[in-house]
This record gives sequence, C-alpha cells and structure tokens, in this order.
Amino acid sequence: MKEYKNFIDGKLLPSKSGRTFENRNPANWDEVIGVFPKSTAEDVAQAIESAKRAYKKWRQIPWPKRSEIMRRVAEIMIQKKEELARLMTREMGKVIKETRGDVQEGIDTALYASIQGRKYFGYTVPSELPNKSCLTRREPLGVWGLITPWNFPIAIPTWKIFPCLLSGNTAVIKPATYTPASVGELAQILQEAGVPDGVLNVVYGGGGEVGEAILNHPDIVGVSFTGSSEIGRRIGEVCGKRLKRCSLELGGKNGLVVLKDADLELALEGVLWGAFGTTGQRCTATSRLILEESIYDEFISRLKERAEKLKLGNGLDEDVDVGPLVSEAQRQTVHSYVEIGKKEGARLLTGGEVYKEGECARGWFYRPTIFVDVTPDMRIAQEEIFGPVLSVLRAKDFEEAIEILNGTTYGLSSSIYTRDLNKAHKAIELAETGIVYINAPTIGAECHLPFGGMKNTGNGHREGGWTAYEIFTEVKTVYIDYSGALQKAQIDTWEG
Ligand code: UN1
Repeated sequence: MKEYKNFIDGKLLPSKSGRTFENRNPANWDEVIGVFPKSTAEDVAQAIESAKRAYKKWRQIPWPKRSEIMRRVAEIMIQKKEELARLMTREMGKVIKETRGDVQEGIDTALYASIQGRKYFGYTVPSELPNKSCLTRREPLGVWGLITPWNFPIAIPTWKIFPCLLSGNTAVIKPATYTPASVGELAQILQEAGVPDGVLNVVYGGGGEVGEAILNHPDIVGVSFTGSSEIGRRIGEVCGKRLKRCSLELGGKNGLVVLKDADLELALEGVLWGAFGTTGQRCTATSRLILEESIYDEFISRLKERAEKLKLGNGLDEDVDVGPLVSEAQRQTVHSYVEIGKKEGARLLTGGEVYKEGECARGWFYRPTIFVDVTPDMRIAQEEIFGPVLSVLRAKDFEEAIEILNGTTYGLSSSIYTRDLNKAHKAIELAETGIVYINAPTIGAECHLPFGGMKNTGNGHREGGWTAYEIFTEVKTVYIDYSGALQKAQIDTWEG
C-alpha cells in the first residue's frame, strides 16, 4: 500500500485537512491500493496559485519545445506500460488486456502531442486593403480545471492534460476517487519528463468539495469534465454564469443495429465486446442492440450462449474476459436497473444477478445481463446504466431501426452492421451521434480522431485529435498594416 500526496508546485504535499481516504481493489475489497489526501478548498487554492505562477513562463516556451517534453512523457510511459496497466487493473478492475490498451491510448496521445507542437497551423488570409496582412494564431487561456472519471484512469486524463499543457496552459486535475493512483503516477512521469513545477497539479477528493472548489475558483479559465450528465449540467451552469470555457463529455445510451444481411458472427463478436468489455463501464458501451425482425430469434439465442461463456474474475488473470464493477454502489445501481427492467416487462435472457463464485465473492462482480423484448420507451432502453446490461430491441426494417437508434436523449456512439453499402451510408448520414461505426462495435475510438457526442452527451466540443486543441486554445486574429498610412477597413477602397 502506498501513501499518495497532493502534487502542488512540483512537491508532494499532504492535505491541509490532514484527512485521507483509501482506494481499494474492486476485485478483492480486502486489498488497499493506496491512501490519498482528502483535499479541501484551501489545497485547491494553493494548487491554482501555483498553476497561475507557472503559466507566465510555460506559455512562452515555444510549442515545439513543449512537444519535446511530450515525447519524453511517451517514452517513459512506454517503459512503464506494464506497471501502470497492472496498477490500473488493481484499482479499477478492468482486465489487463484493456488496461494495457488504456495506457497505450495515453502513449498515443502523448505522441500525437509531440508532433502537434510543430504543426498546429493558423491561417493567413488576404486583407481587403493593400499593404496589409491578416493571420490567426492560437493562444492558451490560463489555468484549467480538469475533472476525470474512473473508467479510463490514464487515457481520459491524458486526453485532457496533454493538449491542455501542450497549448501552453497550466492545470489542476482532480481524478476520480475510485482511481486516483493512476493519475498520481502519471503526474510523476510528467515531472520526470521535464514538465516544470506548477504546470500540472493534482488534488484528490470528492466532487462536492474538491470539484466545486475548482469550478468556483475565479482564476480557473475553463473546466474540462468527463462524467455523468447530471454533474455536467452543474458544471455547465457555473461555467455559464462565470463565462468560463467548459468542455463536457457526458453519458451515452449507444445503440448497435444488426440488419438481416449482416455477417452475424462478426456482429455477435462486436456485441459481446461492445456490451461487456470494461464490464459495460464505458460511455461508449453498447447498451442497446437493435435487431431486424427476421434475425431476432436466431441472434439472441446465439448471443445468450456466448454471453454465458464469458469468464468473470480478477482482471490480472490473462484468461478473464470480464472484471468486476468499480464499486459496491455501482453494482447496486446496476442491480436496481435489472429490477426496473423486470418490472417494465422486459424478458431477462441471462444474468441479472450478483456473481460470487470462489474468489469473486470478495469483489463487486455481476453477471453479464441481457434483456430481450425491450421497447424503446422503457427506462432500460433510455437511461445510462454503466454496467454489463444489454437491452435488445426489435425493428421491423431499416427505417424503424434508425428511428429506435436515434430515440434517446444521448448521442455519443452508434454502430450498424450490414453488407448493404447504400444502407451503411444512409445510416452514417442519419445517426444522431458524434461517432458512427460500420461493421464494428460502438467502442474503439482512436486518439487522433475527434471524440464526443451530440444531444445530451455534451456541449459540442470534441476531445481527441486536432479538435482537443480547439478546446484548450483561443483564436487570436492579427492584422499587420505595413502601408505607413491610416487605412480604414470597409471605407477606403483600393483605388485610394
Ligand atoms: C469511454 O467510452 O468512456 O472508444 C471512453 C473507446 C476508448 C475510449 C472510451 N478508446 O472505447
């Protein structure tokens, strides 16, 4: 068990409150991973103060130089990949193959940042007046608040930290209380790679105290948040009132459509991975399966058989397919949705219960669960469950499938399995989601492409790729007049 401290101005400091909290292994609740400071508004203010001081110098370091530091971050992460993955499996529960992928996503994001600094282009634009040039450049904003979730303990923090810092901002990050260790280790890697003191600060604790303190602090210029729509609304409200920039990455109720002409075996594998990978705890998880009527019975019987073969257990075991849920509370939420589904009249095809065989009795395991005969108005077809629960709906044809697909308040990811090129293209056009997959499940976003959703999934920003840099920079428009005379736009003409 390791004792972690806040990371402020390059130093490891206890919380001024003297209070701490534990982080435990969801696969074996007896195992304590680490002890963390329970920070207060005072700790947050100190972290913001240090980020504010560091900003003055950091923003003036040329982008390509900041990029070099990001390359070193990637190199250290490559060396520590296995160590970080194992720690992540212990603190979060997902299986080791996936935590290796999570770290890899962080490495890829650092490598992307390492080239972005040399190619983050502005525009040069002709002027309407002679002897005058016009251009745009992108500038950092100042000190950011980054608030991250527990389901991708390294990847999502890196989606925010790396573009934020590369752009010349400084930051205070509050990782989720279920997975604080991954960000704690990441901060040490950044320091080792040469990120100057105060550029990244880490404070630990709950949203009510630490999150609110970050959000409400007048020196925070923007907040980037990934988590629930409920908290997202609260953050948006405060940022709106205070005119702070705000990027929100919220829930999903992602649908996967299988049309009758699809490769059913391929679709089956996609559904299992999309619905039960990460124990269903992804914002992009496949939580609705929409089947065209004529394949419905065959597909669900094959799906049941395959889902029941998935092996549950401690994610450090390479043969395990599905790890535990992150916490007891999460397991209770999942189970309460199972009760809701039953009451609503959906038919439980498999699962629907806690799994406690052998060593799993010490963890928060839940059987992969499938409800069939779900109708679009049911709560299990509308609300984000964030667990291994799949709702299967029936569609009479392509048109109805798309209507069901779009019939939720969320709009993150969608997927269509078909061999019909025309239908695939029509689905791409009609899907009301920020991400669309053809013949692949709703998960599997790559770090160099925009990531985010429509409708209640967010507020229009996109993380990932070049678009993440739009979140963390302001456009500055520059006019350079080299005529030596006063020229009046819209009034003077080129004839003089
Ligand atoms: C999330 O769903 O919470 O697309 C993030 C994926 C990952 C990131 C998912 N690369 O599945």
